[in-house]
Parts: sequence; C-alpha cells; structure tokens
Amino acid sequence: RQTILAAESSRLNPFALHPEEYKLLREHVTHAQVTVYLNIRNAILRLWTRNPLVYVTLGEAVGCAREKRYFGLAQVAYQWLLRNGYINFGCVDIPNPTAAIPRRTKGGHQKTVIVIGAGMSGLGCARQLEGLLAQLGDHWVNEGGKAPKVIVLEARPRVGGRVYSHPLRNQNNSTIPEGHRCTAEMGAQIVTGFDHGNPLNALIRGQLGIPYHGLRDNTILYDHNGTIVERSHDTLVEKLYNDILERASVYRNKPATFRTVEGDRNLILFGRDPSDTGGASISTLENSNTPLPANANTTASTTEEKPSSGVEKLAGRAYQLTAGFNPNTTAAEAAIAMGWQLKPGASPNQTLELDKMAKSVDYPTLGETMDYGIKQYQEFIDLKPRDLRLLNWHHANLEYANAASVNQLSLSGWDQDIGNEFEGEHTQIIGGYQQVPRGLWQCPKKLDVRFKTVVKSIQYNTNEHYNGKSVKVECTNGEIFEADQVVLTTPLGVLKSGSINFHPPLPDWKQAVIERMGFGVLNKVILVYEEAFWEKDRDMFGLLNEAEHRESLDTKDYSLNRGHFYLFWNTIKTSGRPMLVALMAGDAAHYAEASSDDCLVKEVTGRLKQMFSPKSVPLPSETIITRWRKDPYARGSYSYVGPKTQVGDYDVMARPHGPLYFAGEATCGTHPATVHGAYLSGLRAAAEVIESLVGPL
Ligand code: 2PF
Repeated sequence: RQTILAAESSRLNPFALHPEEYKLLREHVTHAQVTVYLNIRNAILRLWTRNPLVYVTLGEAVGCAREKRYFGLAQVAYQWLLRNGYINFGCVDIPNPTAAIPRRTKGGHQKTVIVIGAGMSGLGCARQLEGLLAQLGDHWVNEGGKAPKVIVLEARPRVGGRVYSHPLRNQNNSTIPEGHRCTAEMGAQIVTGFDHGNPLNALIRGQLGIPYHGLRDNTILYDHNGTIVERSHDTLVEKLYNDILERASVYRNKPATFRTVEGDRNLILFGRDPSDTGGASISTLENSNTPLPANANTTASTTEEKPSSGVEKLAGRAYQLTAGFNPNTTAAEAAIAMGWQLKPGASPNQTLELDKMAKSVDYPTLGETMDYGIKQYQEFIDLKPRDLRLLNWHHANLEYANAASVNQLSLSGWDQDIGNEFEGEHTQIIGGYQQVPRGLWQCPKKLDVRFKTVVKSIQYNTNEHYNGKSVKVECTNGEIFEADQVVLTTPLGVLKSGSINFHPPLPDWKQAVIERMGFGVLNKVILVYEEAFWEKDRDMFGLLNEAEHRESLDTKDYSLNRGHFYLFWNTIKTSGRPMLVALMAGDAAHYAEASSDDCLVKEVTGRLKQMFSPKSVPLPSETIITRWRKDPYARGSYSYVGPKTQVGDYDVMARPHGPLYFAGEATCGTHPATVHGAYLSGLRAAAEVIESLVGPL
C-alpha cells in the first residue's frame, strides 16, 4: 500500500507505465515484466518519499528487485526516475559526489549552462542540473573533462521572482515562531494539496522543514452594503452558477490520450511479481495485433468527477463537475431541483441554448457564453440584483484564479489543466513563501546566482556541428556570458514585451505561441494594522460589489467592479502581524495599476468600515500594493488560456529551439500558473539539457 501511495504522490500511476517509460521499455520487456518493473519503480519511489532528506543510491534501487535477473530493470527504473526529477530532487545532499572521481581538466572545453531567471523554475532547474551532473560524475571523467558549470542570471537583487515575501517595517509583537520574519506575500501565497502529488511537499516538509498553516473552509460573504449574505442564499446562487459553468463545459476540448501499458493490478497491489515472465515484447505483441490483457490509454488529465470544496474553490481554478449533473435535464428542471421557483407561466421544458453564443463567433469566451446562459435563466427565474452580485462574485473568483477577465478566457480551453489539481488541504507558509526559493538557492550548497544581471539579448547558433559555445548572452550592465545551452525562464509577459532581443529572431512557431497565449494580472492591496478588528479565526471573507448602474440585472454592468476587493485574506497566522490582503481581480487588477496608494487605501477603508460597523476601522499602519503589470521583470502575474490559444500550446511553449530551452509556469500545461508548475517545468528542462549533454537513456 505504501508503495502505491508513493507512486501516486509522485504523480505517477502505480499500475501503468508513464508514456515515457512505455517508449523506453516497449521493445525490451514482456507484458509480465511490466509488472516487475512497476513493482520496482514504486518501491524506489517509496524509499525516496519516506525521507527526501536522504538521497536514494543506485545500490538501494537495485535492492528493490527481488531477483538478480531484474537488476537491469531496476537500473532503468532508477535512471529514469532520477533524470526526470522523481527522486533525489530539491535540496538533497548528494553524498560526496566527486570524491571518488578525480577531476581532470585536460581535453574538451568545460561546458556552461546558463539559466536565465532565479524564480522557482530557474532555481529548480539549476539545482536539478547541479544534482544530476554530480550524480553523473564519472561520465565527465570518461570524457576527459570537467563537469559543466551552471550559472543563473537574475535581473532582480533577490531570488524568488513571483514568489516574494516583502519584509514588514515593524517586526515587533510578531505572532510567528522565532527565526521567521514578518512578511507580506506579494505574489504566490497558497500551496495546494500537499499529500497528493505536489512536488513542493518534499521541499517544504521533507527537506526544509518550513512551518505552514492549513486553510479552513469557513468563508463568509458580505454584501456590498456590509450585511452578511445568508448561507442558504449563497448556496442557492452558487448552484446556479455551477450549473451554467457545467453546461458551458460541453465545449471543452477533449484531453489528449497517450498510449501506455498497465501491469497486473492485483499483483502490484500486493507487491508480488508474476511467476512466469517470458513471452514476446510489448512491441511485438502490439505489432501482431494480439490484444494485451490490460492495455490502457491514460489521459494527460483525467476527467474524474470530484466534489468541490470551498477552500479549493477560493484558492484556485477548482470548479469541478459536481456529481450528479445531468446535461439532459432542462435548465428549468435543474433550477427547480436547486430550490428556485419558476416565474409564473414558465415551462419546465425551458433550457439554455448556449450554442447560439458559443458557435456564432470565431473565438468564443467563457464569460460571454456564461453571461448568455445567465440571461436565458432570467427568462424563467426571477433573479434579483443581489443574485447578480453573487453570480458576479463567482466570476470574480474565476478571474482571480486565471488572472484575467472571464471575457478573455477561451471557452474550450480555459480549464485545460482540469483533473490535475492536487486534492487535500491547502496551506500557507508561515514566515513567507520566499523561504522555499531561498532554500533551493542555498541548500545544500549555494548555487551560482548573479543578481542585478538583466539579460537584454541572446545570440544563438542552431547548427549542431558548430564548434565552440553556441550562445552569447548580453546583459544591460555590459557583461557577456558564453554558453553551450541556455534555459530561459523569464515570464511569458517578458517574452511578449520583446525586451529580450533574439539573434536570429525566434522561429515563427515559437513567436506565434508567445503571442497566442494569455498573460494576465492579479493585484493585492496589503494592509497591516496594530490590532485585528476582524474575526481572527476566519482565513478569508468575500465582498460583493455593485454594478456600474446600481441594481442592474445585466451581468455586463458588473465586470468593471466585481473583482474590486472581492476577497480578503486574513494572514495574521502566517505573516506575523495583523494583516489583511485584499484581492484586485479581473478588470479591478488593471484599476489597481492605474490608481494611487492613497486612493486605494481610502476605498478599502470605506468598504471595511461598512463591513465591520459599529467597530471602528482605523487606517492601516503600513500598506503595500502590488502592480505586477508594471513590473519590468514580470509584466503581469500569470498565464491564462486566451480565446486564440490552441490545444497543446503550453507544450509548444516548452519545446526547445537549438541550444535554447524553455521553462517557467507558462511552459507547464499540466499545472500552469502555479509555483509547483514552475518548479516541475524546471525539472523537465533540466532533463532535456542533460539529455543533450550525455544522450538519451
Ligand atoms: C527574472 C525575474 O526577475 C524572475 O526572478 C525570473 O526571471 C522568473 O521567475 C494560481 F494562479 P518567475 C494560484 F493559488 O518567478 C492557480 F492557478 O517570474 C493558486 F492554487 C492556482 F491553481 C492556485 N527575469 C530576468 N532575469 C534576467 N534577465 C531578464 N531580462 C529577466 N526578466 C525576468 O517565474 P517562474 O515561472 O519561475 O515562477 C512562477 C510562479 O512563481 C508563479 O506561477 C506563481 O507565483 C503564480 N501565483 C500563484 N501560484 C501558486 O502556486 N499559488 C498562489 O497562491 C498563486 N498566487 C501567483 C499568485 C502569482 C499571486 C500573484 C500576485 C495563485 C493565486 C495567487 O495567490 C504574481 C502572482
């Protein structure tokens, strides 16, 4: 059971080969040997997940094979897991890697890999490269040279990029453990589901031992005038919102399927190997059209139905298909089942005709389609202005998760990562999320990061037979670096802006995807007080906004305002001081960029006064406001799937071009817009660079 869990928490199917493992093994193993391989692979993962402070050795991995004749399979499993960052990743000490290997400098020039950007993807990539190079130690001796060096170039004076814990002025009266600073999270704030595949679990809990706070699902909503929305009313409207969202999900693109092979589920469950492992190889069987006993097609993202939990919903893009939704139920019947009353004379046969919107334009958006659905519902149920404020609050929440207005999200692709969310409790780091990138940078040994080094141009040569360093990286401070490979992790916003010159220009396929993908903005108004005037045990509370034309029944009139302080985080437990973080999502994020601090503080204070009257609400003692769009090294907050984005575009973003490799949040199709996605993209790019250096497995 533990080995099954270890595979699952490593994002691998314990019972089936990963598509890459399948490609690697199909010519070489029989179907029964797939089971043996999976048993070994799962057991190696168990060794690693049990204690990621300790590096798993090849000897231990080989020990996972029950018979000597499977030592070869164990080696393959070990190498595959190692190269692809499933084991021995993060801040793990590689025991004395070079001691046994004399370093010789003669022969061949020492290679250089440059990583641009010291955010989670860049640091993750550089740390992984260092680790893999150390573990491949003898390879360089055989080549008669030194292991390549890895240099990270970072524009800012700090690590972390979009993970930035801004120190507070007043560090007195801290409520957090000693040794941790009072900080405000300017960027990422939430770690999603630790136990279900999040690679940050190994770093945060296993290796760095950073304290964290579990978020509770006890959110309440305040109406625009400060009164609390009744829970039953909130639920009634939320059901309606989810119904429309589900009806709009029929336009979703089909997830890609990959070919793979399953082992014997029962044997794997009990950790047993099959007694007879002879026979033809998988590829021979496939070519002879003999059906494999259990041939599985796995999908990049499963479409399993999971119930949505309130916290998950607030913490990200988590609207899930709620079990029991039947698209054949008419909208009017569904409304009755939710608890709505039909208008007098309305027929229970009335349903939504979203096609009229979704199929009438070239690039339909989620927002337009859903608003059309809301309008149709209004024909047979009586929605009041307060219902519209609530519906628009849910729009704002999606606008937060996607850093874009719902009117900018692709109808067919906006949630292309659905099914990959990590279930389980969401958490916030105590004392600042930036401890994670800082740990990656410093542990176990400092990476070579050059700060305040802004890359302005990249000259590269795609000729494979080019003799010498094929990339020249030029920085605004005049420094020039030569490299054999470059990993670019600058945010999509920076790539879109054209602030880095490429010679020759990036090929059309890469430039076009950079233009097609969306890069949005979310901002925060962070307020520090001497004392909390809110309920300290509530992690967050929502606020409904009015339409531009008060009491409007048209969703369009809400789009400018709905994201305005629509959610407040109470971060007293993690920041060390009484602090509220007000979110500015969707159009309101742009409003924050264009407004002064004074104006925003005045506005937010007015809103808080209404919410907490008759208590007195003072002005904050410190205010920090983010303006991510204006930040020259981010140019926004994270990627989204825009109307023109195509299926597979995240993978096109990731695809290397000659000596140029690409990592970063916007190159991770399975977990975009997140810190763990950025980290995973760094591991992926490291594997690609290693393959180019030492060849495939
Ligand atoms: C350098 C720059 O200076 C950088 O240092 C570096 O390059 C590039 O590094 C969510 F969205 P990088 C959230 F909670 O850090 C979800 F979808 O910018 C969420 F659950 C979800 F499901 C959730 N640089 C250089 N150097 C040299 N030369 C040069 N020219 C140059 N230019 C630039 O990029 P990265 O790809 O390595 O890392 C990106 C990640 O940090 C972001 O994806 C992440 O921060 C996004 N994000 C969130 N992620 C998350 O996991 N949890 C969150 O809480 C969440 N929150 C996020 C954010 C980002 C809030 C904000 C305001 C999501 C909700 C939100 O709370 C900006 C921002």
